[in-house]
Amino acid sequence: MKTPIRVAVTGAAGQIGYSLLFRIASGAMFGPDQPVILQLIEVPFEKAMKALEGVAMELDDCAFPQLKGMVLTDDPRVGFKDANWSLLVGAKPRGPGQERADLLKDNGKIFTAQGQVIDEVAADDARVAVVGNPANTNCMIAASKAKRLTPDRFTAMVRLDQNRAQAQLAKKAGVDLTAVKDIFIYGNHSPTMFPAFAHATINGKPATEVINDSAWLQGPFLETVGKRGAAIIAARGLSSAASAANALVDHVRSLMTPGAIHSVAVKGATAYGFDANVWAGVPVRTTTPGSVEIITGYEMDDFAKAKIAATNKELTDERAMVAEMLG
Ligand code: NAX
Repeated sequence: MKTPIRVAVTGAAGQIGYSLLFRIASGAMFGPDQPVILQLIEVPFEKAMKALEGVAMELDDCAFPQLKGMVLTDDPRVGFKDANWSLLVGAKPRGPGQERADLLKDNGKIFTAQGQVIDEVAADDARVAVVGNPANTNCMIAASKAKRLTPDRFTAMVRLDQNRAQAQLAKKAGVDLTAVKDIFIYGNHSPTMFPAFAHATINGKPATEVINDSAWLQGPFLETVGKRGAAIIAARGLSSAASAANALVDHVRSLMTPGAIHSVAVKGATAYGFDANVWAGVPVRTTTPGSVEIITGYEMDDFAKAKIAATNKELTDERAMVAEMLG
């Protein structure tokens, strides 16, 4: 039997956790023949820990053959111990009337502590994927606290945005989803992020030729993808959870698959004009399991350059707001 992969998940009793854990335990993330141990981390409140116990009962009741153990804890030192993957989903939601800078700082405290502990106790091959918002900046903060683990071990998720963009292009063109390729997300996981439609293809032809509607691509397409999270809250009364969990399964599975080409927020995407110190979504190719190289060959026109400059500015502004927390 293969050695189990230890997967730490924060926010395990939350909405995304409730969709995510079952997918990991079923083998969707690491493959059907790869055993996993789930290390589930919640906040130290009775309500959260009780809810987590309920989720663990349901995981037991699924009788997943790949699930070789579970740890339920409110102590990050226990939860991240020897973790091969740490999935940082838990975060503090924006309070009524709360300023963005204050939200960044509140979450910064969480990711400061988690970055330090992961660096101290996680496995030597530790990899970290950040989902909790603001994901890019939280990832940057956690990575800045690590001394043993290098920045390339830390990624933030923009895969939900990529999946959303792919689905919208397929709908507009009236084609099967699998006909749409090479749509990548640049920048922040926020409404400023840029899905670079000019490089996408549909059945092997440029998406711009197949759709042939630049007003739609530059307007409603970008708006729909950028504001999809808000549209789901408006419709469902709750934020996207199953699709976010699904995107995280895709994010990690692609990172574990050499040759996979996908969008990930990483540090050092200067080839596209991003600040060297922020984590920005870009197209990457997985080289070895858990490691990627940035695909740098895509040419940007003036429209794309302006969009990338705007999302880069948001990332550098966020960095400035949490400057005292870094390092
Ligand atoms: P929920 O509020 O349902 O669950 C969050 C859970 O995290 C709660 O159970 C809470 O107790 C726990 N938690 C909070 N702080 C923690 C800490 N320090 N350690 C451990 N657990 C902690 O939110 P949910 O809908 O699951 O969303 C989680 C996060 O994902 C939010 O920040 C949300 O904004 C973000 N999202 C990110 C997306 C992305 O594409 N990057 C998309 C979906 C989602 O909006």
